[in-house]
Amino acid sequence: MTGAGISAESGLPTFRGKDGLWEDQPVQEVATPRGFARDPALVWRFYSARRAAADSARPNAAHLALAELERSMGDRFLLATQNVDGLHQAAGSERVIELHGSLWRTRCSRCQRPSFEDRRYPVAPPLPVCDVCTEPGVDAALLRPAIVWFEEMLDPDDQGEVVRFLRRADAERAPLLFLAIGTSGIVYPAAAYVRYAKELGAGTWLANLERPENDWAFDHVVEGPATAVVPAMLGLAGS
Ligand code: BV8
Repeated sequence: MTGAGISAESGLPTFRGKDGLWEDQPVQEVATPRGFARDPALVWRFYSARRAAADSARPNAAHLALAELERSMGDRFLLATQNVDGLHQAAGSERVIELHGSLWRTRCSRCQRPSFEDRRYPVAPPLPVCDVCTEPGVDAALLRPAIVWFEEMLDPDDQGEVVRFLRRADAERAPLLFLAIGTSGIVYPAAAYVRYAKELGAGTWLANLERPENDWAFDHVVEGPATAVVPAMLGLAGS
């Protein structure tokens, strides 16, 4: 389970640290449906700025170490991320579940069309509208980032895949290890998976710059920057 901290050393700001994203952009204005309804141009400026930042960011040693581990473990490894920056995939990870969506995908704010890859940076009106559900003379439906905002449900298929993976290890009596990297453990339901893994007998590890809110859920907390801690931890795991 990864959070914004794994991408910090790729130059992408976290949410709640110093000069975090939520400092100058109150979350309810840019990461909630009501915020989008109130000022869609502001929300598009916020996400377009993050697309631009993520576009010039590169995966770091921690992302690469996870991709390496997946290559050696195959389907015994699963990566659930709260991040939307796409750096895990850029590092070569394939078994990735983007619990909170992706910066690089856009969807309609009204119809159920599937999200689509979108590398544009809309920042000012006219904001992009849906060409599937907008009929001539009918009010156009705005497109929106395919991101899970606060008070929106996570994709049940994504959540089901995480739970099935954890249960499979339990059913196979395989040793289960839950590793969280660079997350403050504040946002649910992502922050709850460690407890479920623990109930299934998993060893629980956290690699984080400093101790987070939910550190009690972890058997082991390794403090330090992800690019130093994660390769060392996974290197040991591989030996
Ligand atoms: C839902 C959008 C049902 C994408 C995000 C009260 C109690 C419990 C739950 C709730 C509650 N009130 C409301 C809720 C539900 C709410 C929630 O959990 N709120 C929290 C704030 C209490 N959850 C939701 O709304 C979810 N949906 O529950 O639906 C519902 C329906 C109606 C009403 C209520 C509920 C939806 C959650 C998804 C929200 N979307 N973002 C985007 O814009 O990116 S969440 C946002 O936070 C990001 O996705 C981010 O990934 C996520 C978690 O943050 P972190 O990744 O952990 O980042 P953070 O900055 O916090 O921490 C970084 C860590 O890294 C730090 O610890 C730092 O020390 C460390 N670090 C820094 N540098 C490094 C490092 N570590 C290592 N190396 C470094 N170099």
